[in-house]
Amino acid sequence: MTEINEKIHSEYEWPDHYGNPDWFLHDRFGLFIHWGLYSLAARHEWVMNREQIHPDHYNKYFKHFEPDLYDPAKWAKVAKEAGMKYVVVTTKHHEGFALWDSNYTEYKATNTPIRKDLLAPLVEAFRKEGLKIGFYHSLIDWYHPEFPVDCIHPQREDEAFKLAASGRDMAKYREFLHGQVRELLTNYGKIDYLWFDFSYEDRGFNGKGAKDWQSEELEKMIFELQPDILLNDRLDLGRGVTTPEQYQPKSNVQKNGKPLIWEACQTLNGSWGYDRDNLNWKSSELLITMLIDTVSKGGNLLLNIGPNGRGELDEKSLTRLQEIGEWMRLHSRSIYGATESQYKAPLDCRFTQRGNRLYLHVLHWPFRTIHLTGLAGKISYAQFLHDASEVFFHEYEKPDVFQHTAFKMEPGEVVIELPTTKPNVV
Ligand code: JFZ
Repeated sequence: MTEINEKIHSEYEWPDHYGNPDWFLHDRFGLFIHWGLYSLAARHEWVMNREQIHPDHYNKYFKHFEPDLYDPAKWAKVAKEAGMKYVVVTTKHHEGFALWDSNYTEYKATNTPIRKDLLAPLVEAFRKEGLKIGFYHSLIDWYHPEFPVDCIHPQREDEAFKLAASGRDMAKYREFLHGQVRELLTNYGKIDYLWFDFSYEDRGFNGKGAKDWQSEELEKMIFELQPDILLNDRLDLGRGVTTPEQYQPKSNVQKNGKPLIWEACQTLNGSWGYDRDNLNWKSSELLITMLIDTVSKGGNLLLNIGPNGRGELDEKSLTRLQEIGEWMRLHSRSIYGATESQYKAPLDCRFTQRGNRLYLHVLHWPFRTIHLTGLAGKISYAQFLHDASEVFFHEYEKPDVFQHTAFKMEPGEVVIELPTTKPNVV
């Protein structure tokens, strides 16, 4: 183990044989991309399951997939300007369609009207902008003829289909799964992060887990091909980056009394794939709050976009990423390399901390003062981050010393004096 690795292992719950997550802990903010045939259905990436669409019918999306406006350099620029430091792209989602030119299937981008490997230019474009590269890969496959029908399979209720599918052989599917992962980790240079999705053995009748995927073996192969790669926790081995999904944990995520390395994944509107008629868009302000909240609990945020079937980002996504970018331009010092603070933040606030710099994020603007406990004597200077303007603070001295009533405080407290209205920031 390197010195850094020793530090990681003493501080975090992280397996010895896993790569060094230093970059991940520093970078804090990544872009998730869900892009596949479901972008043409434009009504959620689980459409095949939700509407019980037979593979033969789902095939219409394969026949019409032609993202003529696809320009990954544009996506990479948007991500970079939003302050994101890594990308995780769906190489294959549950529908089974491969974005790359896989030798293991005909169900791939090169056989659609666009006739191109869509993954290679994406990897190149994001690397060029200096972002780290992550691959999402679905363990589940609703297209592969050997993937056994189970509790979430689109045709699970269809007796005729079940009968036809009765001879399915998990070993054959596994060979395909391991083979595709090998391709992805061999043909696209250094891959920084592999994001498997997902295991569901405990979710009721007939799910799938580590035994089905042969996760131990898969993991071994992965580290042989990419020794420094990070892995998420969905191989059902109880290790890797913890990935709570579409909720914010109450506090830092812990195991055995040590913090876990964790990453919240969040959507812009509740759908991962492009969803044309969606009405649940989160505001930029809420998305920024989610980023702050995550880092204040020692986690990363992987924020998703669902490009459309022509390969473009819709205006709602673009506006949000741009507004986050403007906030990051002024406030990223409180995000990169920052983590949970030992101090407890006051009501409607979050702390992030980087070394001995403490960042107070005021989520709801109060009237003139904020009381901080336990910080008396510990602050040497205070300023706003967005414009470096000085902020006055008052410390408790002696109970008999005259105190302005607005700044009445307890021993150990510090009172921050704020302008009456919030300064003009995003
Ligand atoms: C999965 C996918 O099914 C979904 O389409 C999307 O790609 C998302 C990022 O991941 O959904 C999950 C997986 C795991 C849980 C919940 C949703 N889980 O463990 O609670």
